[in-house]
Amino acid sequence: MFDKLKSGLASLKAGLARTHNAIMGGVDAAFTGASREGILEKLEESLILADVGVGASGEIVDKLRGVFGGKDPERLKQLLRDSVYEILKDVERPLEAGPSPFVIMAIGINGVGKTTTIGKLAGRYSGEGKAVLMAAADTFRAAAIEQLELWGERVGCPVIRQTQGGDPGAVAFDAVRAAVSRKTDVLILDTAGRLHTKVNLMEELKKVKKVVGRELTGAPHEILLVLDASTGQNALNQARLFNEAVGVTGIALTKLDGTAKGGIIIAVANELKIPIRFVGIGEGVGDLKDFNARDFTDALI
Ligand SMILES: Nc1nc2c(ncn2[C@@H]2O[C@H](COP(=O)(O)OP(=O)(O)OP(=O)(O)O)[C@@H](O)[C@H]2O)c(=O)[nH]1
Ligand SMILES: [Mg+2]
Repeated sequence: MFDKLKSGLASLKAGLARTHNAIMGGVDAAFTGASREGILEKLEESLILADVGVGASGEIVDKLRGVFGGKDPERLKQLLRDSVYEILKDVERPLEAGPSPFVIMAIGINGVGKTTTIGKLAGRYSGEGKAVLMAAADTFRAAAIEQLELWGERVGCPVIRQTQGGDPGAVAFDAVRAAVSRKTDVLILDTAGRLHTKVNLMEELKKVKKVVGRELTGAPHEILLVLDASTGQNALNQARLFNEAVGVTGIALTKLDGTAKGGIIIAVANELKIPIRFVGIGEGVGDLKDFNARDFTDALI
């Protein structure tokens, strides 16, 4: 158990290495010779470069200005760790799959990692002994349906689908009916990120949400917005748009491995206050972690 926890932290640390270096690299260098204000300016610059955002970076550095004496690098790291944790702990609310069927609707623009995140989640819930069903409500591309079916085979979980070009609302309808009759514990809906130019993505998502709610009171229980951390500040704009259109109840931040822009999680937490449920740190089925503010902060700084 302890080994498993340790390896979880180690993989988080490895995944966040580039963002960690982006934030701390310049600051370490600034300690040779710079004034207190010079060090803080360098830190603010590094935070902005790591996509923490101008607003959150300014707030963090202003806080540190009041307490940092200007001498000790370890003290600065500790103060920075404390203020980042303060921001992140407010959005730490792990997703608890409630009464069955618990319906999760994954949304987000194309390529952010929706299907991959769904596959990983299905793998996790199946591993816990839950009956899981996935549904391909991204009907625009045949490849999207096949990709979900491939995940279904990989994690041993059935997939509800219709033909390509079909109505996503109809897939959602079938899926909820099937989930109820098969006594499924968790139903996860994949949705499109890119659409035919004649169809508005937000209108389609609203329709899928409505169909699901009509078939099952209280559903979808989770509207999970998937954001690609490597897109930096763009992710923040996406979150605002999707939240206004359909209401987002949780966020999964993917591709934290291999990006130096992982600071976006701090900007998202600071501005949106929407629970961050999961972080993605790789393409494998085990590379989706519950968001834990303490672990994340310690891996980051
Ligand atoms: N390194 C890394 N790659 C990821 C992660 N999550 C997803 N990916 C990769 O990102 C690419 C796009 O992922 P998809 O799951 O197909 O994204 P999507 O949002 O479903 O895309 P559309 O269906 O086109 O809208 C794939 O190559 C995934 O393997 C992650 O956490 N880390
Ligand atoms: Mg997809």
